[in-house]
Amino acid sequence: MKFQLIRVATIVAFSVASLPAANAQFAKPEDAVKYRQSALFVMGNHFGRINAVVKGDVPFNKEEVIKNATLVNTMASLAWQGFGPGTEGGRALPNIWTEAPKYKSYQDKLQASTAAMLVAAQSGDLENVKKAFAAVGGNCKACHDDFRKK
Ligand code: ASC
Repeated sequence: MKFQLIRVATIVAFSVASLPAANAQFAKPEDAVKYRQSALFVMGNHFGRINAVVKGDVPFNKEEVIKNATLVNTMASLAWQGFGPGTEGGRALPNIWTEAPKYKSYQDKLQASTAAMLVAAQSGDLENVKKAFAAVGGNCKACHDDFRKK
């Protein structure tokens, strides 16, 4: 009986330890902050490269825009992993955690628009890219207005 209990307790302990805890990917909360800031920095950088094309500062090169739009789309899918419970800090406002469903809806909108920007880039039509770019920018801004420290 005693051994049986110890066995059960051991199994439970190992099972709990192997659960995908919210922050299992990060050794400490600062690492999550670094992760999300890095993903968002890379996203902003590649979005900025598309901006230069949209403004006419850089000639439209379909393959380059596809590469940049792919990276923006990828970063838009990664960044949110860095906002797990207990990772308050940086420029993140506390309502990211207290209004989680609203925050999630902003993430989803951003991701839908970055996916659409990639499709627009693949169309090879600069006018499509311009429209899709503006939609992404609007979603960046909406989230910054509501969830980022000024
Ligand atoms: C960028 C960038 C952002 C967004 C945002 C859009 O290029 O770095 O954070 O666009 O300014 O409003």
